[in-house]
Amino acid sequence: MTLRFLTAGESHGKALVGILEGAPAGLALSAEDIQRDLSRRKKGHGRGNRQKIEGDKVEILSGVRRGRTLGSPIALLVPNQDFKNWEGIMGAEPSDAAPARRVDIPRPGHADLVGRLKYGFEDMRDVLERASARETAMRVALGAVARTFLSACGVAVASRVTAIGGEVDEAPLSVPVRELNERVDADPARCANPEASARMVARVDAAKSAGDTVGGVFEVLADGLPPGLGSYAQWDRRLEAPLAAAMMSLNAIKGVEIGGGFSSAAAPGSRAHDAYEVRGGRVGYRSNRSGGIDGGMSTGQTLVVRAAMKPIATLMKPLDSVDLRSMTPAKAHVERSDACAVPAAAVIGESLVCLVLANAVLEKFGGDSMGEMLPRLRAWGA
Ligand code: EPS
Repeated sequence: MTLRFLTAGESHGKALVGILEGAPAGLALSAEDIQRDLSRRKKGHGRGNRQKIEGDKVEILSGVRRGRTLGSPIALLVPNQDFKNWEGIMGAEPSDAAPARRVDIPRPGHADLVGRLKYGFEDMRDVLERASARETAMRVALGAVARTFLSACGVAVASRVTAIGGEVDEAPLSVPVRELNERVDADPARCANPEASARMVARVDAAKSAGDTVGGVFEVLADGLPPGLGSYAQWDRRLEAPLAAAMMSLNAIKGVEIGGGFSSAAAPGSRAHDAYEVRGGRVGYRSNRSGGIDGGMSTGQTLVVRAAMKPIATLMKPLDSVDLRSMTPAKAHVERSDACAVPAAAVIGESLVCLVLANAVLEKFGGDSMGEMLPRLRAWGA
């Protein structure tokens, strides 16, 4: 892999940290480029109070000098504002005192129970602090660097929510990908259709009043991709593979599809593929059922990736569980959380797609600097 990254940090720990390795030298990059996406992740109807507490202010620690990348690892820091209220519980210093806010009753559907078993913990806070989706703030920050790189390559990545809690936006997308984020970022559900958005918002409100949570589906699109990213030559080079892996690595994601996805399983072949035609001396596609990927390679059409998010496992009206100290029935642990995070997940999905696509562009066009890579990319597109 050309572009690699790691994140560190607990939800109520001191900070989130990320390192991105393999970004070429000479890319214009500022903290503002990263801040924009971090702010987009905080929005969406159904988010809890934490988003008001956290400024999600990013600091670039290394790899950038005077607004240009150096080709060296880019290290990012996002401090957790809430840490000041958690220092005694989450600080790294040794302590003999029993920790406050110990978690003994696992939430069904969360990492609590299996994580405790796997790592041999007693207090399940040791699990939930890292299993929390707070970590995705750093993935969005790293993804913003990848997005900046892709923009310089003429690639735009955007997203929209197509379903929340069973309320579906059936309308086909009528906004160009390059204008989509501007349109949906202002919408509380990040939905492109105001009528469907109103239904989604009402669904979130109903779930919240009932102490419940809702999941949904979002779609990430990428426009301007050169054809030929990825390869059919080896299983892990097929472009669908890293895309699906990245989406499935996002907290609460239980399904991924590309293009026609699951619905293409029911369609006959005559309606599942994209017929060719000659257009201006070139071969054109009559449709985009493939979602922009054929044979593990980008076709040059719009990439369409969808992901299904299950409802968040922390319920204010908790499910039945077991108190692991007494092994008696108990209601699951309740922790401050969101009633719905699908709009935020869409932004995170964009960031993950950006990281995968930036890697694929770098693998195909290579080079240590933008000056070395961009002419190759342009020559390919000509
Ligand atoms: C957060 C995601 C959710 C929030 C979290 C902030 O994480 P989790 O996966 O643990 O439910 O609940 O906020 C808190 C932990 C809190 O104290 O409010 C995020 O995306 O920033």
